[in-house]
Amino acid sequence: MVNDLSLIKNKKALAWIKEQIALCTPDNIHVMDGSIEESNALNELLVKKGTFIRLNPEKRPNCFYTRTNPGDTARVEAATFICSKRQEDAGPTNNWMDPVQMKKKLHSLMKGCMKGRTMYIIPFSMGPTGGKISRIGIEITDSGFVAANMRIMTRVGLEVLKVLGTDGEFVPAFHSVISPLEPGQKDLTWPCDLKNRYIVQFPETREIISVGSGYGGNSLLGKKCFALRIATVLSRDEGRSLAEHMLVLGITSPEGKKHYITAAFPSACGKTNLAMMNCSLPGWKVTVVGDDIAWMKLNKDGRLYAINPESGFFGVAPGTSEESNPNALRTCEKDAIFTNVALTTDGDVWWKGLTDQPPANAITWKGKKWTRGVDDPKELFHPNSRFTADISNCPVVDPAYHNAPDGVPVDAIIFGGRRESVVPLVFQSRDWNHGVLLGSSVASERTAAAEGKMGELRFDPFAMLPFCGYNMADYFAHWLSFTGKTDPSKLPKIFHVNWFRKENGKFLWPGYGENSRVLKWICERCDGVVGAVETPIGYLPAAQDLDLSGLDISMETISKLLYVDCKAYLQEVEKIRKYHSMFGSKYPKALTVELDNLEKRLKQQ
Ligand code: GTP
Ligand code: SPV
Ligand code: MN
Repeated sequence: MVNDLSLIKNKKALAWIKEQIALCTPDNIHVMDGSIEESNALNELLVKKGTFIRLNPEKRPNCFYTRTNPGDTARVEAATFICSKRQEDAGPTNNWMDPVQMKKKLHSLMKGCMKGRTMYIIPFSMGPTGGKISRIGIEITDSGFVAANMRIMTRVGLEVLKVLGTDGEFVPAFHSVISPLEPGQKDLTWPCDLKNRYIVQFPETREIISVGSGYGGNSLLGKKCFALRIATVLSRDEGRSLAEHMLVLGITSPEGKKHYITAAFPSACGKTNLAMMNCSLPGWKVTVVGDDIAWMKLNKDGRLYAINPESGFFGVAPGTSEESNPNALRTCEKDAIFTNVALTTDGDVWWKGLTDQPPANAITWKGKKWTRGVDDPKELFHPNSRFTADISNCPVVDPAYHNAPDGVPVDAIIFGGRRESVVPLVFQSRDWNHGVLLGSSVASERTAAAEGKMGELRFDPFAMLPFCGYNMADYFAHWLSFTGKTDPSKLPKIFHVNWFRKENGKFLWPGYGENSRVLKWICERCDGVVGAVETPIGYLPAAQDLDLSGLDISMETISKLLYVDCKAYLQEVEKIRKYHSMFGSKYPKALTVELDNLEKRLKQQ
């Protein structure tokens, strides 16, 4: 155990940490060094406290199981705030409160909040430690669960402190479960304060304060809070960068030609699955750089390069199966943490998809005994149950994840959402600005990744609705500005996909590994070697442009998947206009032009 504050040489960091100690009055302080010994001791401690259950080491070595409080299972968008000085700078899509008011409120909750607990001080790097695009944060937390997860999801430890030096910049990220312990008081296995959950970003001072919740997206502050909400602001200010809710994958053709693709889909809409899929097309191979977040930057050569700032996957468990995503299953065979899945009687985990049938007996995510044939299988796991796994354990990790600290050159950017109707399987934008319109009008059916009603269609521009740290209209403008910053022909080509079109309640497209057929078309479009049909919404493949060899699908289904319903799209344009009208005078003129042109093309049909 390293409890020594003298490890912190950075003056600002030391001052900030001392302030938090004085305010929160923890019983112990632990500066994380990132070592294996530290990790083992922390996991052991969490087992002792009942937060972790060690899984059967013969089945899953060094793996742990945890159950959250049943009310703390997902991101809480209603309690997420962007506290810029002016409300206008947070924009109409974010909750806002005056930063001084908010800090007052938070400080009253934070006073004495770590009594009886250990304060973990976690120096972490987003991106390779010391890398040019990488950035450093320090998370303070009173949750051992958070400390254990952060160690997988980010690069943690002494190396980070070395890079930070005495005067380096870092993002201060404070987290507490707000559950102080009186002497002798028994701790809960999942402490939290459901009535006082606030996930707060201060974009001007680049600070994060998150209290009350222990759930991943609310508490692993390197992820959505830093790598998206704060990093969007940093990227805008830097001018040539983007911080996006995107996977990054490499795809290699049978001839050995490699492309890099990023893709933005809303939460629980298929990023992890696409990022590490096994291609059904013979000879094609996908390798993963990242599955959730991409930091991108224009390089001197005029091209956009992407890194994955994270070092682990915080993936959706249900639906992850040998058929859909064997590589994710291999990744969490060891050193993983499972949250809110079912626990089997032989000390392993279960969720829908893992095997055809649930086990005969199990314990549900709420800790209840469960019997097959008697109890409802839906009770076994939470729909937003997740695994935390080390990217280095993934069998298809792209070499660039380890070897390219400055990123990989991006050939194509894909947007997508969960749309049971209207939106075809795939289409290409006419140019960059039209692509920005596609991003700005992503809409998707709501999933269990955030608290709220599931299935409802909502706009989720760029899959960033819950993650943009400033006015979304200014964010659109920032995207549009890239054509003025480089030769536009060097920018990635932009596409839109939809794996989720349905008929009679059934998916029309088989998805998963079969999505390689769509990726192949995208690669060939980038190389200019395959055909497309010009339609009012963009370029679509004709049926013969898609490689459907060996796929058991009727031409009728394919034509449904590739059908552009101009009437329905005209209604879509109306909905987009209405949604975008909330941005008022900040709405970029270029997007109005794009929408007008789209409408004109649709009406000419
Ligand atoms: P976050 O981690 O929340 O950002 O989600 P994500 O975008 O990484 O989503 P993920 O890949 O974990 O997929 C979420 C759900 O969508 C899982 O239940 C998958 O089984 C399902 N899914 C993924 N790809 C496909 C697909 O191609 N077709 C269909 N029908 N379902 C898919
Ligand atoms: C998402 O909800 O988009 C996730 C999971 O990737 S969380 O880290 O909880 O945000
Ligand atoms: Mn995500």
